Amino acid sequence: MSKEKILVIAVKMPDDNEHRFKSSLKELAALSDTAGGEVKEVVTQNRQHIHPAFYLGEGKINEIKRLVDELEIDLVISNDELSPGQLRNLNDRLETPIIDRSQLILDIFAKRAHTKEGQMQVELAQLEYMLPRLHGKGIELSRLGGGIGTRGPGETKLETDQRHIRRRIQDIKRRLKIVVKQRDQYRKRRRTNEAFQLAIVGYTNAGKSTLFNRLTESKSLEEDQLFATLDPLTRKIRLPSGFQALITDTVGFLQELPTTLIAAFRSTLEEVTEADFILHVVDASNPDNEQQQNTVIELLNELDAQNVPILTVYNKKDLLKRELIPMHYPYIFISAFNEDSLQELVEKIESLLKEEWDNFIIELKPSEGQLLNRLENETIINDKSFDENANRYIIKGYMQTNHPLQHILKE
Ligand SMILES: Nc1nc2c(ncn2[C@@H]2O[C@H](COP(=O)(O)OP(=O)(O)OP(=O)(O)O)[C@@H](O)[C@H]2O)c(=O)[nH]1
Ligand SMILES: [Mg+2]
Repeated sequence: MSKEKILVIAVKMPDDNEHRFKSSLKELAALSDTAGGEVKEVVTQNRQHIHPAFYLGEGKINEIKRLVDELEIDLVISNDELSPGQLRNLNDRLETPIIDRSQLILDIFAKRAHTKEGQMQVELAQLEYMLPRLHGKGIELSRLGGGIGTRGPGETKLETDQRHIRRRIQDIKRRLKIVVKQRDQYRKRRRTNEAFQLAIVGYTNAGKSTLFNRLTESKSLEEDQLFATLDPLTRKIRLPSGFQALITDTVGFLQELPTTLIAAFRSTLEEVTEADFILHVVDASNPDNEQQQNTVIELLNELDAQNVPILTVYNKKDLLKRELIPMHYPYIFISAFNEDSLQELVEKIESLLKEEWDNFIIELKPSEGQLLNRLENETIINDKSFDENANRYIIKGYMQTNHPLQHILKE
């Protein structure tokens, strides 16, 4: 399939810092690529204000129109979210399909969603985005032919009739409620099983899935593309002491995620707040890593996850050309490709848990094998010996403060 030829338009305002502006354009190009397009040209304009009717100045529109014809552009994408009016006016003037950054991201999510729940969440976000933009000539005219921005989840074409959209939104909301309830029950069950939960979060393309796969020997989609992972995936992991936990790979974060998307994915994202420990994976080799770290932290705060302990994992250290000063503590530098790095990481996680947890010594009779087994799986054991005279196992280790086995220590 040939790539859609894309022209990007972007307004730089006086208080946009030059570096951030450039990196947002770079990100838009990467997003375009992920969606199956190719950016042929970028037109930028410095302005005091966004033009209320046209986004950029009217003079600029003529220049863009010329370029669109000359380069045979299939699709124009604006770097910022456009109002319904701006979208309509630009479409009229350019006579070319136009979408904004939000639609582009929604389109990628639509392509990437695989579970029923993910698909419903994305479609809901898309429909909520479209609804106010459908008066008179709207998106449906802009993108009659299909392509980036018109796709719903699972390659279906998005509904464009207002009445149908309203009905569809109600329908999805109802079905999502049921799914969320089921997941809540599953979550509660996991809670009562007291499985310790680690969550991997981070900016898109940081290397979360790579790390997840190496740590669990599983196959979460890892790709040099944005939003390779949409649906959270959970596996068992065993730390060096034998301690067993669950670890979850999650959807990557991004600057300026469309608000309808955050709302729709809220229940998925909120799983992070239920975690006992967060691994915040950062692509240390990315020049924008500082901004990316801030974006992730802001989103975590928005989700009310600030009380969960976080280890910042500076990944891709093999690509690091100059020294990077960590923004957060505790932290570790690793390369997810490197075995030794992974070993250091799991050891670091254990040592941080030990700092937080209560240490214990307990004597067990040889007949208490089942209890010993539980301790081995659910706590971090430092030392285990057998006292022949007393005919007792002596176990030394660390246990989570609210662990159900705490009571046996007090006896
Ligand atoms: N050089 C190098 N590349 C890495 C390392 N870890 C991951 N990568 C590469 O970085 C790219 C992104 O990795 P993923 O694991 O898919 O990233 P992700 O954070 O899961 O991305 P999303 O799911 O899109 O949010 C892939 O091409 C990986 O091979 C590393 O330590 N060193
Ligand atoms: Mg991933």
